[in-house]
Amino acid sequence: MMGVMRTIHRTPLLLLSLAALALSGCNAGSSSKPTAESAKPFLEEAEKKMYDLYLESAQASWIQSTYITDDSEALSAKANQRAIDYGVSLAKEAAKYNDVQLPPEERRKMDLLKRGLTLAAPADPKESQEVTKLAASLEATYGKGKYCKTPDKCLNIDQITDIMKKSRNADELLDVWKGWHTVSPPMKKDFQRFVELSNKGAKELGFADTGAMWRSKYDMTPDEFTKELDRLWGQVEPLYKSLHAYVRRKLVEKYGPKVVPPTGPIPAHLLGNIWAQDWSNVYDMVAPTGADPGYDLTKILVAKKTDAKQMVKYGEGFFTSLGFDPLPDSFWKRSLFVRPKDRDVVCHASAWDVDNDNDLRIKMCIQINEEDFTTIHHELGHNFYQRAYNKLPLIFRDSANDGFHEAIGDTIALSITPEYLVKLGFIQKAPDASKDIGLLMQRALEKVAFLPFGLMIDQWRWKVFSGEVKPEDYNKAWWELRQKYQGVSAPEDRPDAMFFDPGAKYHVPANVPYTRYFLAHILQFQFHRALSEAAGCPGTGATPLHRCSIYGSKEAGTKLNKMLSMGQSKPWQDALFEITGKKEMDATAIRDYFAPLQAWLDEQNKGQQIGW
Ligand code: X8Z
Ligand code: ZN
Repeated sequence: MMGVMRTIHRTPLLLLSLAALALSGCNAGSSSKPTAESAKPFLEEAEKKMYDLYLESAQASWIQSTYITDDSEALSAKANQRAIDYGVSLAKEAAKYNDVQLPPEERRKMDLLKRGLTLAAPADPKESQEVTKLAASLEATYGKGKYCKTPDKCLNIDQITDIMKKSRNADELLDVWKGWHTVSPPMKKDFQRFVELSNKGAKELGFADTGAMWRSKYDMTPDEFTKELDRLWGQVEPLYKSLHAYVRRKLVEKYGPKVVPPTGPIPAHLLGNIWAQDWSNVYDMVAPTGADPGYDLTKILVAKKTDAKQMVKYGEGFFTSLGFDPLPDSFWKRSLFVRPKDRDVVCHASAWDVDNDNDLRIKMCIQINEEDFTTIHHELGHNFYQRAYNKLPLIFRDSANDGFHEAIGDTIALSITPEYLVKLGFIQKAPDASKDIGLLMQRALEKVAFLPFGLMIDQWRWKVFSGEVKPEDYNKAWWELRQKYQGVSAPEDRPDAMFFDPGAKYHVPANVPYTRYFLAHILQFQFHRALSEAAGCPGTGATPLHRCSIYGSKEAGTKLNKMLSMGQSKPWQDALFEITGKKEMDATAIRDYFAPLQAWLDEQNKGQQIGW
């Protein structure tokens, strides 16, 4: 989502994917030769039209996502097409200013217009219509997805998530895993065509393919960005492999060596999550003896009879404690917190800024548990970011890079410490330091386990967009990458002729870039370290980083708000500097945070094989 062309954070913020919002028809591309004088009126008109087109597209997308029908899908596809076509025309016009000398703010706006789209529709109106229809329909197919054991016994994604969380029966887990992966084979043909058409649009804008367009958004060359990712992954890979080896050993103890190969990849259905991207739910099987913190946030929330709205209120309360204003009334009226019983909705959580100003909303099918308590903070991070930059010119209303948008709410959620839960009255006393390994293990299962997943999705998609991976090998390449990065394997043979497993992950049919989440998992620890210092609990000495909560710290809030309110008006390196005093993404923060766990894992893993 880039600035204007931003997405609607429709998907999880994400959105924009489709919506690149563009406004339509514009005459953004007038035929006269671009000059330094024509830049300003061009940008002013662009921002005005984009505002209207974005609004229409976001409203239509909201209805499509919260009321899936053929009609809402068709109307949303149309509105998105108008926005995207306009965005494409702006990108083309902005490129004509490449050699025109402009003041820095105008230069940046032009650059953002050129690189802002997530989906570039081809200029041919038929093809533009086709690609936006495909986008809407792929997302709706995901939203409607269910595993039906018999025609009248169906499981939706919430129910599947719950079984993956709680069941310890390998046969049942396998059944549900396979069941959910039946939603995606019907998407394959459409996805393939979508790739062709979106590549065509990207090429018309001068990019090699859609993946190259996505990599162009980081204030460095696409090749430099790829190298940055390798560097960051290299910094965290040893920590991931230590966790993997330890968890694998515990799973072998639980399920036996016939189900879990003691030196091989871990079968994907046994890690407590349908995508094996977050392993928190297997904590009970891997808990360090004697170091369990002794409370269960899910049980506490249920015992207090917390409802969905109260869950969100807790999240809002954290932000207001930092000095942010409460959310507007319209947020509480217009958000969707609970899965409606009578219709299909896209339940994947997302945060919206429908009018690019103050019409903030979340869309989420909240369950009363710890995971959703955390996800609420994630979503609200998007909303508070959106509001912080809403005074900037429209083109600057987005995060410094997309990883920043994904990192803010997670940064706040790192402050959900035992000490914070005492302040909320959830527990009476925080566990002592002897329980730290248990606390760190819980966090690592969520954050460290995610890292290779966050990276591999787009490693796959970039190869798909570039043509290196052909449609007949989509599934094969998917599982090769899952094995390479995650050390996770398909629980059974998954030939391409029958399966399209990437489509069972929301962001693939919804066309949401995924590298942002990998970046966010690095950045949030940098932010947490810097804000903890501002809040006065330094990572050395009495308060280790994982025990530091910035709750109530106006100093931390002020620092955070300063960065948020920059939007994308400056390169992300400048925004990062504002908060951390550094201009580089840096995984030493996450490594420092988990250093005591790394030492403990090294001890546990002595004599064991690491890797797969
Ligand atoms: O999609 C999301 C958010 C919305 S932006 C709920 N996340 C990724 C996922 O669920 O796969 C957050 C973590 C990774
Ligand atoms: Zn998000």
